[in-house]
This record gives sequence, structure tokens and C-alpha cells, in this order.
Amino acid sequence: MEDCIFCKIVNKDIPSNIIYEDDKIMAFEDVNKMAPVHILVIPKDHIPSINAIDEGNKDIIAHISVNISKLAQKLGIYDTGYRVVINCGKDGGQTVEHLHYHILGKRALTWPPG
Ligand code: DGP
Repeated sequence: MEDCIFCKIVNKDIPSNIIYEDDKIMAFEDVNKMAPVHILVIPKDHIPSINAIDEGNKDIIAHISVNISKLAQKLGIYDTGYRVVINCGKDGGQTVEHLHYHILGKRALTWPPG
């Protein structure tokens, strides 16, 4: 997707602090940190939102899932805990239309969200 900011990050057209990368996914620091640890995990393929997850791309989603706790270990939040957030659509607060998992940690996070 030409005008997608996260596709540009995947293609290294926009710089980011990359935490992890393989052939299917990328994890990088969120530019607008809401916790001492705040990264985004994205599929390299352009999937617009959680609404677009289906049988055809479920392997990428599984791959993200198995990597989340590995990333938590790498980031030092595996034992203290963390939150994984996927915003979807306008009411969900999604501002970038490329599926992304926020991983937040290294502070106590309030619940419920506002
Ligand atoms: P959401 O509101 O769930 O769509 O979250 C989008 C997040 O993406 C938001 O926390 C800020 C982050 N973000 C937006 N543009 C950039 C960027 O160019 N670089 C990085 N690293 N993060 C970005």
C-alpha cells in the first residue's frame, strides 16, 4: 500500500526503532509512547485491521501470537506483565489502517480503559 505509513516502515522508507523483524512480521517502538515499554507488532503484509483477518491470513496472525511472549521476554516485561491492545475502527481508536498490536509494559496499567 503506497500511502500506508506502516508499509513505509516495513520498506524502511520511514525510519523506526526496530525491536524484531523476520520475513513475516516487524516490531518497532511506538513514536507516541504511552508506557516505558510501548512497541507495535505488525504483519509485513498490508492487513487493514482485525476485521480483515480471515482463513487466508491466519498463519501470520498465529505467527504474531507466538512471538508476543518472546518479545515480552526480550523487553523485560514477561514476568511483570504487560498489555496487548488492538484498536479497530473509529470507535476503537484506530488511527493507522494497518493491523498492529500495541504491547505496553514497565508500569502498572489502569483498567478499564477510558
Ligand atoms: P492506533 O491508534 O491503535 O491506530 O495506533 C497507532 C500508533 O501508531 C500510535 O500509537 C502512534 C503510532 N505511529 C503513528 N505513526 C508512526 C510512525 O511513523 N512511527 C512509529 N514508530 N509509530 C507511529
